[in-house]
Amino acid sequence: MTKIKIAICVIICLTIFSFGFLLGRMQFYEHEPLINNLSEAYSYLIYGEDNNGDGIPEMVYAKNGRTGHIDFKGADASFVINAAISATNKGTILIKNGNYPITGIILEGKMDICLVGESWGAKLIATGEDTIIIRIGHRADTSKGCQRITIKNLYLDGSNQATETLQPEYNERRFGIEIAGTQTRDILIEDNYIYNTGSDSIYGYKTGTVIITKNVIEAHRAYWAAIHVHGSYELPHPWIITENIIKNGKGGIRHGRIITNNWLINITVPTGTPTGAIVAGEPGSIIDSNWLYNITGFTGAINDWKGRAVICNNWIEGGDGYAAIEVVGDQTIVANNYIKGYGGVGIRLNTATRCLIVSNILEDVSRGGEWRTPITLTGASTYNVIKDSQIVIFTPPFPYYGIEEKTSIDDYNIFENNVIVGVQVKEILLRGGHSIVKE
Ligand SMILES: [Ca+2]
Repeated sequence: MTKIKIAICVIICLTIFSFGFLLGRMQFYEHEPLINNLSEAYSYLIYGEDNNGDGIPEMVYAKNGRTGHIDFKGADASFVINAAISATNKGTILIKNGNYPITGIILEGKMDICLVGESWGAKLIATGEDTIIIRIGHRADTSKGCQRITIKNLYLDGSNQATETLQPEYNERRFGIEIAGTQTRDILIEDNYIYNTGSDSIYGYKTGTVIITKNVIEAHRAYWAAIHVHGSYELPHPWIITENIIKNGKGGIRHGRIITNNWLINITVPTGTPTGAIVAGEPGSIIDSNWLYNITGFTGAINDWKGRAVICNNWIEGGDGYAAIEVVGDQTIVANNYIKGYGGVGIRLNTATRCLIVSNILEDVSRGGEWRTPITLTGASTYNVIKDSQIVIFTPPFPYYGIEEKTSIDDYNIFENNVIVGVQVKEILLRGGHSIVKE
């Protein structure tokens, strides 16, 4: 009996203790959810207090991750975040979920800083019509260049920004993120959701190396593009742009040296030169394995710009424009792309020379009228090889030709092993006197 009593006593005591412990933990979490779990993980924790429940904090705090002290606080979120950035020498600034009205977050002359949100619930909202939400570096002052900066896991909202009608090269405003200056390099922009910016969502001005990856950009009112690097002679567009989703907005990806695995959905391409939903950077650019769906507007889906680009394994479906793939340079390779249901020309060689166009499938392209030709050579395109294409038109309007040289100065081209089905007049129309068709 005694043993049983002792056992019961022990069980009761343990239960009470466990309950108390749990209650203590629950209260602890209630007061400071997650914060202390991360106490070693940040230099500063940014959080706000919304007392009247309107979703906007009346007071924003920057808590020092090492001392636990509130080093900065105020009604202005930009002031508090900028103060935390200024006070951080190598470290992470963690922004807790919440809405933060922003007049401009600025990183100048900083290195080894990570600005990271708790999740996409950490929302930075541009307050003014010209607000740049985050600027890294400085266009002209090289002493303000930044290196090894990460911007991650934030929601940037540009809905209050006015729609840009002037070139962002000369009008520095209305961006989601600007990365600027020849001494700004090794920047990582990752996992952000950027919504409804008034100009280009991620804009680069004469920067060094940058990686833009796994961002979702939506409803952007870009001047040029959702992701756009403006280069210089010394620093020609050295950006890697991969695995982003860009949708339901104006402009896609303008320049960049490696542009792969991005999805562009329902994009209107702005007018201007050069243009296209994806525009290559300098010669040597790779545009690989992107999916472009319903791209409309000027020029079209992909543009090789200065040539010597590799454009391969892209899937272009639906949409309309001059050309799904526009080749204007020399020695570009266009290989293994699939173009389906596009309104304009499938592949247009426009003043292109010594290009290799190989193993592309064009299915029901040139939907915009029977005068359009799925593969068109124009503007004195010479010494190109077009081979192993499959051009298949299932539904009218059937184009007059499958492949066409537009004038007699489109010459010295070789056409080989192309399969062409569903044209009205002739599979391949040569106008240059020296071009050759094999098989
Ligand atoms: Ca409030």
